[in-house]
Amino acid sequence: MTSPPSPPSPSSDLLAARDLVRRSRRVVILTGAGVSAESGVPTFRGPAGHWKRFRPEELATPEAFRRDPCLVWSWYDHRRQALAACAPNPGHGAVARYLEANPEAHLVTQNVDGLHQRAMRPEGSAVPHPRIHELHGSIARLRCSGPGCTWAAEDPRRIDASREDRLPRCPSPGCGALVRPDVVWFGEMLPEAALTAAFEAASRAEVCIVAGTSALVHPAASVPLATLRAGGTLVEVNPEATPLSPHARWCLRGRAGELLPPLLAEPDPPA
Ligand code: BV8
Repeated sequence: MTSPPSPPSPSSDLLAARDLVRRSRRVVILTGAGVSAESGVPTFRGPAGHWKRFRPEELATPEAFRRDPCLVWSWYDHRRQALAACAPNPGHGAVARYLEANPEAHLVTQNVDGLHQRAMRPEGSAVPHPRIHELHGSIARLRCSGPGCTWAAEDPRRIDASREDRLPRCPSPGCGALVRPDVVWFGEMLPEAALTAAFEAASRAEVCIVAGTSALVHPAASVPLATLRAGGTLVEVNPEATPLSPHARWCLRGRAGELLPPLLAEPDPPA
């Protein structure tokens, strides 16, 4: 009976990056869809990514929603239901433990799947975590598509996108506009509070860890540059190179679920 393969010994880059993280207090972690890949959530631009079957302009824009709300809702309903079967993976768990243990650490995520929040608060909570900044919104949250209406609600239930007259409408008195997913589409501004908090944290950070993102979508992909401009260090966690790789002091080539736990692990207590 052969023993299971032991985990690969940490690379010298991983040990050096971990040492810097341990010597730092102000750390920002920017995550993308790659951090959720090991939870079974498709990425956007990978071989099996969402964008392989659809073009972003067809689905993730206000114009697409105006043109064909049923098509857009059918895509989001499919993603919302697929997410119900997904759970946080060791990468989410490592980030959650690190945020809990380090009061000056911030998480900036492009992900809308809510898995970071579930790793932080498995029992769920309506109160957003003050140091988790969701740049692109949340797929489990709905909001009114009407101009000026602020109605929004957490609601993971199925959406019947079979006919436009079955799509959910805003319950606010006198409104009745179509309800949409509370995510940021291409051409839409990011939530100002989250974006401001993200750049403020990054511009003060000693280290910015960029995990699981192709770094192609802006302004999210510019957040790590604020750390660099302030003299901080970039650490990339990604099996592949990205436009940020040349700016990273260490490029840890591997999966987030394998690399984030050792990278963010607390030091062993003194014997
Ligand atoms: C805006 C919707 C003002 C929600 C998404 C410069 C400045 C400002 C704007 C722009 C600019 N240039 C262009 C623009 C416009 C546009 C943009 O960035 N376009 C790109 C495509 C060029 N930006 C906008 O429109 C933004 N709005 O700026 O408003 C404005 C408006 C117009 C013009 C100027 C200014 C709005 C952007 C938000 C769009 N919404 N999604 C949803 O349905 O989910 S974007 C979509 O991509 C997701 O939100 C996702 O978060 C985001 C980024 O993708 P990634 O997370 O990086 O995922 P991806 O699949 O690409 O990569 C996965 C990575 O993981 C890979 O590198 C892979 O190697 C790695 N990986 C895989 N497995 C693992 C792994 N890593 C670790 N472990 C693993 N196991």
